Amino acid sequence: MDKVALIIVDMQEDFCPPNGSLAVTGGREIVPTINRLLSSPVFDVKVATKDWHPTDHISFAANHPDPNNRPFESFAKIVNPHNPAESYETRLWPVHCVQDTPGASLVPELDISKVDKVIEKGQDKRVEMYSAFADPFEKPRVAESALRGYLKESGVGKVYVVGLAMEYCVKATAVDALKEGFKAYIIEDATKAVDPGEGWRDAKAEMEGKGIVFVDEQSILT
Ligand code: VGL
Ligand code: ZN
Repeated sequence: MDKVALIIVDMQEDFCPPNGSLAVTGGREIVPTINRLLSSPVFDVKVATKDWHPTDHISFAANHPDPNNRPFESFAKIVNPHNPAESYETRLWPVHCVQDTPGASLVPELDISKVDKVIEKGQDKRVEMYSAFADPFEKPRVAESALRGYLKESGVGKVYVVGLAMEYCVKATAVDALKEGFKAYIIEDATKAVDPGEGWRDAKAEMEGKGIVFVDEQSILT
């Protein structure tokens, strides 16, 4: 369990300017950094994830009946389909990363030839899945990706998480990595937040409070 993994979260057209429906400011600018990381011998295992939703996914504001729902602004209650007692409020989004659409494709500048495995997540229309490991429900869990099994089989003990978006899928993936027993790091110049101000600060404080370590490209590649 001494191998080191780089997990590149959701570097997809819909999360990047200029045309992404949920474009994160500066999202495309981190690709050169990620490509340099991909070329480094530091990482034994390199995984890219894709947000991969059906058109009727629960995270899309358009799929909620209230006509006043607005993407980015509205919240909705999501209930565990197996347990009505487990629920939480979640932010609603524009339609994004619909399976097999151009918006769901990885950005072409990403050096995919250096990626060992691409893992899709968010296919179950009933649950939001920010984490590349699993949905947020615990009693019971509803959906799990192939990520945990792949990392365990590969002998990974440490994961470095990069990509989009810092306070949503990157954070959830790093937090779940820690829960699964991996040491977890964020490479902070290889990620961008939907809200680079307060959103970034709160997410960083929360992650550091849990034991996730923030590093930068230079500290890894030198
Ligand atoms: C993400 C919002 C909705 C992300 C995915 O990749 O951070 N954010 N779906
Ligand atoms: Zn999504």
